Amino acid sequence: MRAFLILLLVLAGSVRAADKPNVLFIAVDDMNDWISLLDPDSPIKTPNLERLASRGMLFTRAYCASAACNPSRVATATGIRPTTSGVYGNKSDWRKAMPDRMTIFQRFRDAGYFVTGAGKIFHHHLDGAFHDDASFESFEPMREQLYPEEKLNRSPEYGSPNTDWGVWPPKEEESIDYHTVESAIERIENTPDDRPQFLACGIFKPHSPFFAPKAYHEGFEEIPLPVRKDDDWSDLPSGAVELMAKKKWFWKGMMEVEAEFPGSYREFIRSYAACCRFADASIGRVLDALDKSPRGAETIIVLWSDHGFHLGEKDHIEKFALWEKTNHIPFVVVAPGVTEPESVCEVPVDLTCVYPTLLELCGIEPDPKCDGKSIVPLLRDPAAEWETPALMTYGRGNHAVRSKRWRYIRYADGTEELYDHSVDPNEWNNLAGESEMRAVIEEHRQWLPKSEAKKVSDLKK
Ligand SMILES: [Ca+2]
Ligand SMILES: [Ca+2]
Repeated sequence: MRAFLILLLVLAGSVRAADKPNVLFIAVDDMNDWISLLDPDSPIKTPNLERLASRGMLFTRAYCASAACNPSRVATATGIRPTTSGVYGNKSDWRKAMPDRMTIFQRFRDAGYFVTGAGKIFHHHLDGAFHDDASFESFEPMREQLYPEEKLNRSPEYGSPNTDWGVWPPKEEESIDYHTVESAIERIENTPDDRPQFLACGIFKPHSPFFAPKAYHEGFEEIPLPVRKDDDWSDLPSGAVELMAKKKWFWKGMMEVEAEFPGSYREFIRSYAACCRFADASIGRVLDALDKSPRGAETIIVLWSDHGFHLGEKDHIEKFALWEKTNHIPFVVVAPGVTEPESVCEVPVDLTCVYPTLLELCGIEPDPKCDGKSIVPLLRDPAAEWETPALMTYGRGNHAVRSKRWRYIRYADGTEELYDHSVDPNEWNNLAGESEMRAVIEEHRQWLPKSEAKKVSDLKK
């Protein structure tokens, strides 16, 4: 009798679990906003991202929590900001900082989901040392970083072929993302019947080195160069100059290469574009598999890039900045029954919202310690009242607050930048020194973190 009752309870539990929607969580690496999803005039067409957005809600002003892989991914997966955790850098030992914090993946495991994944979810540091075994029941790691045998281009050096670009590998099947997508498709095709599935799929492109198979490079011969202003740095405050001068090696190196071999910079831009197109096609393959699966139409889908990327705007190539180009990201949420197809939300949000939002959408107990706020009210009504702006942190003491109109930045030395996006989308004119801007600055300052955790130590070999 007791065994029968237990069996009944187990069956009842599994039925309830199977009633929950599946989740597809797609992370993209270093994809900025120069894609047709966010900029219809862009030569970089992303039809698959647009196909995804047409099923749910596109956020036109979404931002990372921190413009580097590790702090961004950790903030997204834990709902905890760098200023609370101390995870500010790409080497910061995030599990040491938060040994007991349940990731979003653990929360779903705890709620009865089969949590599985493939590719780059946590930052790829020390051959996957940042991967979190406790987060996944099964996981296919991203394939080892591969390069062509010889450097293909005259890319600026920093001790590895990591800044190189071009056509490679000869066969798409040899790429990291092809392998990741194959693994994700297999997981979609083998979704368990008795439990809902949470699948995390981490696409590695357009991350450096900027290689994509040949087909993705075609049609970019005349691609325009990013827009910049020659004396753009003249109005930067000391905090920005101090932080960003250290990050200028890629831009400087590229300009030296360009002076000696004209056309190299455009080749690099073409390759970044090709990598974005390749990422879009990879995501398309995942969506095709989902569309063929029995529960595809009811699946909740979240797609995000861990941060953006400067391609020379503001004399910067890289992430690691608090400016728009490096923080503005593609972010789409499809929540069947909650989001309207083809809906658009213009409210600024940052990725700390992902954790509480997924919990709420799937009826899992909320977490009061979360730094982020659930955006389910926006998913229901993109015009809902929303006071909280997006907040970004890069390194201890440096933050940006993004409201609908303004980007306000404050650096560790107290110096500031303010840009009016209604007239200055390129962030060329720093208005922070103008007396009539004091009220705008005060209004944004109130959203800066009230306390800042000490930086956790780096994970070393
Ligand atoms: Ca990244
Ligand atoms: Ca300027």
